[in-house]
Amino acid sequence: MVLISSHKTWPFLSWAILVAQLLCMARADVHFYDFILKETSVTKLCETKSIMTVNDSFPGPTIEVQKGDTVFVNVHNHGDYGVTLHWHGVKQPRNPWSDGPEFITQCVIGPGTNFTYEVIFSDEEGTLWWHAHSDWTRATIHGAIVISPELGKSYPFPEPDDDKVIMIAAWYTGDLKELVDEAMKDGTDLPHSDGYAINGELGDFCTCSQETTHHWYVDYGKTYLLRIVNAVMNAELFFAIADHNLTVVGMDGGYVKPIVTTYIMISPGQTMDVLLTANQPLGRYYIATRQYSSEDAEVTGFDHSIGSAILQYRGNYSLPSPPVFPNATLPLYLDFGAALRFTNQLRSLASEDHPVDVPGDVSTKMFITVSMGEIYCPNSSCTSVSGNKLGSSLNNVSWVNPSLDVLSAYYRNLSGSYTADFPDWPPSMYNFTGDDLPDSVDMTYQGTKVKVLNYNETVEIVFQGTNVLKGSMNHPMHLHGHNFYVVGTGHGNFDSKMDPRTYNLVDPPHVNTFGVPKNGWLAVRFTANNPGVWFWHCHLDRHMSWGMDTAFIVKDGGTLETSLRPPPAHMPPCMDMGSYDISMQTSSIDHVEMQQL
Ligand SMILES: *[C@@H]1O[C@H](CO)[C@@H](O)[C@H](O)[C@H]1NC(C)=O
Ligand SMILES: *[C@@H]1O[C@H](CO)[C@@H](O)[C@H](O)[C@H]1NC(C)=O
Ligand SMILES: *[C@@H]1O[C@H](CO)[C@@H](O)[C@H](O)[C@H]1NC(C)=O
Ligand SMILES: *[C@@H]1O[C@H](CO)[C@@H](O)[C@H](O)[C@H]1NC(C)=O
Ligand SMILES: *[C@@H]1O[C@H](CO)[C@@H](O)[C@H](O)[C@H]1NC(C)=O
Ligand SMILES: *[C@@H]1O[C@H](CO)[C@@H](O)[C@H](O)[C@H]1NC(C)=O
Ligand SMILES: *[C@@H]1O[C@H](CO)[C@@H](O)[C@H](O)[C@H]1NC(C)=O
Ligand SMILES: *[C@@H]1O[C@H](CO)[C@@H](O)[C@H](O)[C@H]1NC(C)=O
Ligand SMILES: *[C@@H]1O[C@H](CO)[C@@H](O)[C@H](O)[C@H]1NC(C)=O
Ligand SMILES: *[C@@H]1O[C@H](CO)[C@@H](O)[C@H](O)[C@H]1NC(C)=O
Ligand SMILES: [Cu+2]
Repeated sequence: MVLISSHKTWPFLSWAILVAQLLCMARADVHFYDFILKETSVTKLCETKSIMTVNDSFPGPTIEVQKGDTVFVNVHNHGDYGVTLHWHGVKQPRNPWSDGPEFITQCVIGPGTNFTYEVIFSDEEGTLWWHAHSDWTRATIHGAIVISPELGKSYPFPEPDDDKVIMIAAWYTGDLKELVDEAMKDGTDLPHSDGYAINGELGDFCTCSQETTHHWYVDYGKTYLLRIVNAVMNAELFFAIADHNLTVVGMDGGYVKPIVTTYIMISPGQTMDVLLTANQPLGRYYIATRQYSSEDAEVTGFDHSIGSAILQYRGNYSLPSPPVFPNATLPLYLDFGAALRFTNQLRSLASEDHPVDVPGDVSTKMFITVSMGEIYCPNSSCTSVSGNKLGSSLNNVSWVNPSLDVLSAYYRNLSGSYTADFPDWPPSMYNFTGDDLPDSVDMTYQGTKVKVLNYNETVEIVFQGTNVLKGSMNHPMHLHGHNFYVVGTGHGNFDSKMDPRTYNLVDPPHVNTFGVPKNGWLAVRFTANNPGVWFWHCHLDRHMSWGMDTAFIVKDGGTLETSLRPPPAHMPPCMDMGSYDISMQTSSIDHVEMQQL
């Protein structure tokens, strides 16, 4: 994909760039992209349908930058409904205005209108991605972000001969928006996908797909940097390439200690940078992926299809047929052990050039249950089995979207959008991972509760998975605006005396998305040093839609450099603004000072 990137600078940016140049001699570039959101007709699985895309492409265009650059993306909505875009894993220092989640930091970019995101890169290096962040539109609206080391710097591994982006997406037959809206109204299960696409193609094992299988041509002897993105909606994935080792060197826009493996397990939202050396006999080899299901073995309704592409050596040789399949190395759907063996190896690089900064002293501790549940429907009026709606929750609060985004309400000190009382602790203690839980834990409270943090607070969260409704499974939790260190994880109920002794404070992975294991716990730490409003949710969209979400408000730190920036001139408007009260004429934020930027 050819991308347009001009180097016009805006007045205040040229000032910032000058300062940056003087301070560290680094050159931060500014890039401009136009994204046209529009309906595009696509045929897959023998069915032609219309999907919303960016510039008619599925996956969408790749954004290419160097570390520390800034990108302006002008999004023109030529579609029929409103959408927002999110820059997944980009921390956007002081700039949640361009983070994107609907009802958290903005309202939708309506049809016929446009909005320009200012995407500010800081310490990210490697691969990230962008995707829509309203309803389930991200199914077809997403693309990769490639962040090269800054000029004059190199990778912490031998320079690869070439790069290759691998975007894995879920494909749904039918009208996904309609199906989701209907299921949400009725409180029933949400749609399951019908195939996994690698760079837009489902591959040889799906009907009507063999003609268009994605081919990746390689030269014998060369080493490639694969940039793998799990963009699927609701599934963790196993991924392998027949007869070839994978060396994982990066994850979520940072480096990890190299892991030589025959397969990876990647959660939705995660990205992995993987080296592959083309060292096998000339021929064709399947690149293959299938779902890793951490649900109960009795739950069989998931997408069992195999998504595939073909790695093909260049050269003059007769093709053996068919290509080799990674039969021995691609784990099976329910292989919990294989998933764990892989994720347990992940470590930050923690080198002199790429150090870690794990908070030692913790100032805010939270213990959060991550749970499936039910939401009460009066008189069993919902059409699900129980007569209630399916729900999911964090500390028994199932998130409800406000109609005015949390960020605007916070910035303007308006009440009625959210309350600042997200609990640090579950409302009651029970055997979270028990087999026979009382019915009293099934029901979930609905609310729009956020957690407020002071600037620089060092936060530890222990996520505790639960087996409510026998619904225990992995939950890949994703934080906006910060990466977090994964300091510990384990099976069963968290033991606050013993388990902290197992924490890795030396080289824990530093990521934006990581799974709370089925019937287990996950401990993470981060420093709240990015003022703003940051969404925090399970990256399985079914759980996100059911309410497994909340947001952090990180307050200003008292100086300009530690304060939220003012909003851009034209944020997309929200509906029914009339119901929000202006509590005070002025807010906590000193607008006069802020305007000086
Ligand atoms: C998308 O399409 C528009 C209109 O054709 C074009 O101006 C723009 O450069 C394209 N953007 C990308 C990222 O290709
Ligand atoms: C909409 O796009 C035009 C150029 O096409 C640009 O001048 C304007 O600033 C954009 N508006 C927003 C809110 O980004
Ligand atoms: C894969 O890695 C293992 C362990 O380092 C090594 O023994 C094996 O030869 C490698 N295989 C290939 C195909 O490179
Ligand atoms: C490919 O190999 C065949 C058989 O060795 C040979 O006849 C042919 O000329 C070669 N083609 C090219 C383009 O090198
Ligand atoms: C694994 O390989 C064997 C032998 O080639 C083949 O019969 C079998 O169908 C393969 N399994 C898969 C999942 O492709
Ligand atoms: C529930 O049923 C009761 C008794 O039949 C009725 O009075 C009430 O209006 C119903 N509530 C709703 C919300 O339908
Ligand atoms: C909690 O439930 C698990 C699984 O049923 C069981 O093994 C364990 O003994 C229970 N713990 C307590 C304290 O009851
Ligand atoms: C969660 O809240 C609901 C509704 O208030 C309540 O019925 C339920 O008992 C609570 N669950 C727990 C585990 O406290
Ligand atoms: C935040 O923490 C950093 C690192 O400890 C420190 O240098 C800085 O002064 C702190 N800033 C504020 C506003 O507390
Ligand atoms: C926001 O408004 C409330 C209600 O009037 C007031 O109590 C509070 O002090 C205000 N907060 C800030 C930070 O200005
Ligand atoms: Cu989840």
